[in-house]
Amino acid sequence: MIMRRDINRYGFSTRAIHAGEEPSYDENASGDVITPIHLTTTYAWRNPSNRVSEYDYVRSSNPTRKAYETKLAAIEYVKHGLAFASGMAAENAVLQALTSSGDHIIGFDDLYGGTRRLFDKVYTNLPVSYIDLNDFALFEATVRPETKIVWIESPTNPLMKICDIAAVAEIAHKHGIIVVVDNTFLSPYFMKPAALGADVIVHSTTKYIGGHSDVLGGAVLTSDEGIFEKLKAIQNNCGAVLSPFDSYLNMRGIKTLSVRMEQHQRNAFAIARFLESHPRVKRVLYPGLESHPRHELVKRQASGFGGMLSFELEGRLKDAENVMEKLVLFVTAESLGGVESLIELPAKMTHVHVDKQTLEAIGISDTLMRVSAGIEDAKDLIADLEQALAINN
Ligand code: P1T
Repeated sequence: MIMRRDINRYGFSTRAIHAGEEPSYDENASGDVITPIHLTTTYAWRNPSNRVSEYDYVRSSNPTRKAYETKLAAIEYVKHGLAFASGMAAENAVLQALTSSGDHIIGFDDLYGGTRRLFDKVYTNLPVSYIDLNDFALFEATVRPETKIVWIESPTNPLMKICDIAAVAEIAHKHGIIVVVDNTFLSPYFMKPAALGADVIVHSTTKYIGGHSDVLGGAVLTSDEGIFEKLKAIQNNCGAVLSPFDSYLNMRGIKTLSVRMEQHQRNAFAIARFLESHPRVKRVLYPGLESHPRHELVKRQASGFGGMLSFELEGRLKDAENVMEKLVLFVTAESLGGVESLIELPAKMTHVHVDKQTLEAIGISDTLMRVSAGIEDAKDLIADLEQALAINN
């Protein structure tokens, strides 16, 4: 195949569309413009010393997944991408590849509930300290000789907490600690954690990358050759890989990521501003609002604020449940990042397995609702919220 494009010269949207998908002008090839879904599980050899192509078996690699992994790496501005069957499978691969029993992990104190469950219930041989990563003195004091990883979400799920990734990475690297950033919420369109010092980036591609709430997937990205080799071995040896069909769907999703993210953000802003002025709303957590305590920091380390926000209602659990039941357009459901708007109650849904005491300590109350702004018309979403929040209807 003649490679005619140097993808590194191009901007985000050009990469999203063209990276990994060079048409073949080879006379014997069909000249596909779009990467096909290669459904074969195995590949021919001319003889036992000579394969026809670089591929031998689908789990190790296949052309559709390879194109997708190349595209993902290009939009995260890193060298290598690895696709997994879910976000949790990607996180599991990071832990398997980069830790051994007794290693210590430091996690931001408001990570996705499933990530906490993986740390606390599965990797019981890895002690974890959950801390506020905005407190650098506390971070330094929490570091142990066996600290291996600092695990960051920014914004966190669901409290939308932000930390200074470059500052955390500087401290971490002084101690030889690997910096992992879960970039699911902002997506590579709005934040490039590698430029801020992240060694490893993970994604639940089930969210904005896929973008249509119809493909489960995860990814790990890195420019570190040693880390990549370890992760690639885990991907092949443990086998939680993304299928060719799902790789194709995610590749298709990435092509519209930039336009979708702009609209998700526009709608999140409209919803956040509406909620901020509503008398029944106690507080709105959206990094785009001037009232967000780390608004200026997000402006520095990201190019946007994303489509996720949370808000707390005055009252009790029942009041929050009533509002959610009255919503017509917003669907009450877990997950996020799809074209349709979703709402959920972390204390009863995504974070239900985090103990009550921890939830209270970090500020996830019974009336905290998390919104994934879709790409519908903002005025319709606001009207839906307005009628659901109206008292006595
Ligand atoms: O669901 P899965 O693709 O396995 O991804 C797990 C995951 C990892 N990281 C973050 C930040 C996530 O939000 C998730 C999944 N989150 C939800 C399902 C949710 O509703 O928050």
